[in-house]
Amino acid sequence: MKIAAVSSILLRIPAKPKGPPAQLGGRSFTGLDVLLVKVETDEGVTGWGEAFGHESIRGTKATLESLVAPLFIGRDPTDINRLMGEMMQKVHIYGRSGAAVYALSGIDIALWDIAGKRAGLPLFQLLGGSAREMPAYASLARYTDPKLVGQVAAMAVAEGYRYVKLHEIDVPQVKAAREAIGPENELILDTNCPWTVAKALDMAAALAPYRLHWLEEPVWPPENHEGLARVRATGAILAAGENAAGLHDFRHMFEKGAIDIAQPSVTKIGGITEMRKIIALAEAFGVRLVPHNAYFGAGSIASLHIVASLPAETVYERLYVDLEAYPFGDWQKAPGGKVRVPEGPGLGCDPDMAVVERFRVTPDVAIR
Ligand code: SMN
Ligand code: MG
Repeated sequence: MKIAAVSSILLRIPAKPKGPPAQLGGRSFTGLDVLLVKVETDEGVTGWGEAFGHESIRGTKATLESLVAPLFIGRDPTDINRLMGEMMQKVHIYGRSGAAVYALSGIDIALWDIAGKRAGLPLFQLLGGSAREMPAYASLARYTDPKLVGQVAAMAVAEGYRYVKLHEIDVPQVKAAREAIGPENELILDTNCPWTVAKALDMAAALAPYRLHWLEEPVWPPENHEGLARVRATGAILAAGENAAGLHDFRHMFEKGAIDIAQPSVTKIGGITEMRKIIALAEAFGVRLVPHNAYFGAGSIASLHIVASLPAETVYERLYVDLEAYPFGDWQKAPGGKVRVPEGPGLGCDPDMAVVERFRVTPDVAIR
């Protein structure tokens, strides 16, 4: 079997945060970009993946088409471990994280989809899992106004979520959310690398009364693992990893005692192949792993399978937004704060082509 073609489809799906206008990833939030990656084989099996993401998607798409996809044409899609090892090395001069590795991640997910389809097994079973359902956490956009933060957090809990993550950077918003959701639900704070170590130490102390389930990426820059370790030494429970560059960056983080929870992102880190290595490494270091999953393409389906395969029950990140349509349908919804895992072969679901055609921004360019 050979890889016959690789293409990618850019979708822009109008979306709204729950409640009033808000920000996501530092910008006002009106819609989500999704880059679907399609790998076709000469035997008619097609796999789907997703490459990160958001405002950088056009750069990822260009890098996929010009640099990464041509390397895969004619290669054996079942030879995943060796192929991905070779390709990681081939593109390393373009950055150990960023567009080239995001593009590789998209192809890798598609190769695993093909592997599952050929085996006739859903990915979670190929990966040794059995969970069919798991709790999701509501990952809120940034609202800034404490009153709004409290209202949206309460809305998530009323829908059935037991875990709520804020993207705020100050104490009053956290206080409002804690008061809104009560002591029995879990509150998480994702700050996206805003602070010096000194400021993060002050903030960790100020946030202590609100009993965060975890504090995410409190330190700039994300590779300051020693700085994270200093904040963690105060007793704060720290999570990071969505901006890590591969397995060795995680090894360094773990060796420095930087984090309690590792958050590799399947569409950024190198796909399922790199994920599996990081899962094993985290276990060896006694670090929990909760994948980053702030997207709605095939990567969000791959994350369902990965979370279902983890050795302990793990929460699944679900952006708390409403999309005008979902490219993978009901699998991307979280009724009652829970998500289900598709049981068909591979990812278990292909994209809904009616949604793809409706929200496609660019025509397909197939690399053959
Ligand atoms: C995040 C990252 C990228 C886009 C949206 C949100 C955030 C998360 O860091 O972990 O959800
Ligand atoms: Mg984050």
